[in-house]
Amino acid sequence: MRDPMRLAVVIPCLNEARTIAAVIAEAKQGLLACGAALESSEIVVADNGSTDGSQALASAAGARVVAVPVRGYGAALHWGMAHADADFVIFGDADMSYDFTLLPRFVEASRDRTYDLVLGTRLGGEIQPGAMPFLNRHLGTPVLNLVIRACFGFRTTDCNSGMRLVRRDFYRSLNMRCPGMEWASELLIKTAVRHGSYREVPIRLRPDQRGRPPHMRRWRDGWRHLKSIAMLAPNRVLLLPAALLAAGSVLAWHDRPGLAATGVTFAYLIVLMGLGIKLLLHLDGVRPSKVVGAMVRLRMAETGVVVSLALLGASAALFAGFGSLAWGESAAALLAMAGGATLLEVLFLETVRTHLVSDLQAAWTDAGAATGDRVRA
Ligand SMILES: Nc1nc2c(ncn2[C@@H]2O[C@H](COP(=O)(O)OP(=O)(O)O)[C@@H](O)[C@H]2O)c(=O)[nH]1
Ligand SMILES: [Mg+2]
Repeated sequence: MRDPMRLAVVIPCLNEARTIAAVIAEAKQGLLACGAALESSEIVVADNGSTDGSQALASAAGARVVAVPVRGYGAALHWGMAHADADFVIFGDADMSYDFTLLPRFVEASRDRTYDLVLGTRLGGEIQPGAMPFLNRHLGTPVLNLVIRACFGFRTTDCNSGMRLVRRDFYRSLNMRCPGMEWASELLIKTAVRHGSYREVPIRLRPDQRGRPPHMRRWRDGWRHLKSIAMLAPNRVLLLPAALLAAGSVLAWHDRPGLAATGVTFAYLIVLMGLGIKLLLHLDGVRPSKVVGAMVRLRMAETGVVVSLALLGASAALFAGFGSLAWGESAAALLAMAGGATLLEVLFLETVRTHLVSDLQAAWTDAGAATGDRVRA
């Protein structure tokens, strides 16, 4: 890592008057322990509209307070990162649960090599008695760890950890979207998808000191994590199962034709939906895909219409030839369904493509820059 390393501590805060000053004091201690090279570091408190005076307490304790206009843990950190004047950001909660005197571990880990993300692992470190609910520790987090590994081939021991070091430019490139707690999963997954460099350091989790229940709600937030993971993995969550379903249905065709036809139909719908999601992720720059890139270049809409007309034509021909036979009727119906679904998909994808990206978008930015130049001249 470059020396001196410009580091900021970002602390998300929503009504933490009881602990915020102590957390900032501990963060200062941690920064000092990191050595003189860090003298240019700052502490940013990203406040989400606290109504208990946390902001004034944070300023008095020496932090810079950023007022975050969007609700949510992820939004708070996102704003904090955007406003931090630093190359690297370490973040952790405002409730004394994370031990900021361990900051040197993160900096040490990055001594010889710059990492995009260094995660403080509680499950691979120390969890003090009463610091983490039993279900979160033994069910929620391990299951989400496994899901992330299955979907992205990415190994983490603590996907929900709230203490991490991030390279700010890398973070900025990730196009983050989730404002809530699921931001934590999104950050890990996008690091995996972008092949960001990653490592973990053990940390200590303490019981929080705020004397009231956490903002986090186990089932709601767990579900949101799961959703954000699934949405970013269309290949493994949709396309792979669709291929297996289609193969199974074809094998079962002879003995269970009705079931098999339904299976193939459903597999085709899953593929169409998977392609739609892949297109969105491609256009958003999250998961650039060669297949989707080719689809867009190859006049997706026109190709789609030709394919669907071909399917509908084949269906009509089959019906005319073999419609009197049971299998002929089923096969013709199946082809007609596929043709219709393809047409609907084309309409949907074209709408998404046209409204999400347009060459016209840059005009006002360019004009703004140009008028700005004129004013200055
Ligand atoms: N959940 C939540 N936390 C926020 C928000 N804004 C800031 N935070 C801070 O984010 C940190 C994590 O929240 P916490 O309730 O401790 O979640 P937990 O550690 O997962 O139980 C705390 O420091 C909160 O004060 C918000 O809108 N929602
Ligand atoms: Mg907490």
